[in-house]
Amino acid sequence: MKKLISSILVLMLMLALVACGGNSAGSEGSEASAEPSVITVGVVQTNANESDWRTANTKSFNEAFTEAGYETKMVFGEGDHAKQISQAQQLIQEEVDYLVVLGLQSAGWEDVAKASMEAGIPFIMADRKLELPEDLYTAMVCSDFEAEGNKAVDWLKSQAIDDCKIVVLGGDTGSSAQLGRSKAIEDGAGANGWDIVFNQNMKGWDETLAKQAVADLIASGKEFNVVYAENDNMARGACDAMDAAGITYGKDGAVTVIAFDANKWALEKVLAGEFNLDVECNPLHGPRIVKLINSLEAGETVEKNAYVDEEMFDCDTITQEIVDARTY
Ligand code: GZL
Repeated sequence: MKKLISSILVLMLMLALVACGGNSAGSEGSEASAEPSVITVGVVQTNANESDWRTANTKSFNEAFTEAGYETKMVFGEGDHAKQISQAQQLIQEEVDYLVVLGLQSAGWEDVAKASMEAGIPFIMADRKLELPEDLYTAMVCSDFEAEGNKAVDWLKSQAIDDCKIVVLGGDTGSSAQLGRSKAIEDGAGANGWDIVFNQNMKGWDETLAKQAVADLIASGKEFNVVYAENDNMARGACDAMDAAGITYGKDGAVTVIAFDANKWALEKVLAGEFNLDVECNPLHGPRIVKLINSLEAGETVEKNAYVDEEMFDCDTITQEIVDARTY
């Protein structure tokens, strides 16, 4: 937005120079050629090596922003919300043109968002919606995590499994992705009389922590017949633990496996019948944010809250063609 104002001022100045320079000596060919300045985008990312989803997400930003000719300033909170806040404040001080935030936590962003907007820097939420009033952000390009969870709940209901005993492997506590997906299964269990026998959030969406949690659960003798893992990596960790204990899972197994993200490697597992269901959470936000910034640069009105269209993949209907066509 700042660039738009400065561009108009430069244009007016140039027109003024041309208008009064027509009959003064030395004016011919003396117009300043104002090079359009490079757009700088600050990105406050969660963790560099959080998950395969995050890797694809970071790659998407970097590729799209490079192609668009933006300068990218990407920083990583590495599990520390306070660090993300200070990183965002630093990017505001550096006067980036746009601030894109992917919050580790959904709460606690009011002061930063206010400072950004007051500095004339559009505050954009990507991936995870933050708890902010609409006057404190410019636009949101996110997933609807509760809707993702509800898709899984509706699917699980359709399976008509007797005496559902569910293990919930949650993502980072307090992230909107974890809050939405956990709410869906907790509400679904209450509405359908399912029993959640384990419900813990794995710090950093960590695959190894998920594997250990399920191994400990198996060792304790706790019975379960559904694993609801809030991302693909944790679902794979749970499957590794079940393999080690000789517990069958998937399409023809004793335990039904539900995952989120739909990474290509995970969809191969759906096709192989190892995962029963994978709910898409699309990480390719780079082109979406470029489109948004270009519209803002052009002075166009943009959609305030844009949710990403996402589908889900069932081991009974997925095909190799579907898997081959996936792009992350
Ligand atoms: C969801 C995203 C989550 C993914 C995880 O949009 O924030 O974080 O589901 C990722 O895989 O680590």
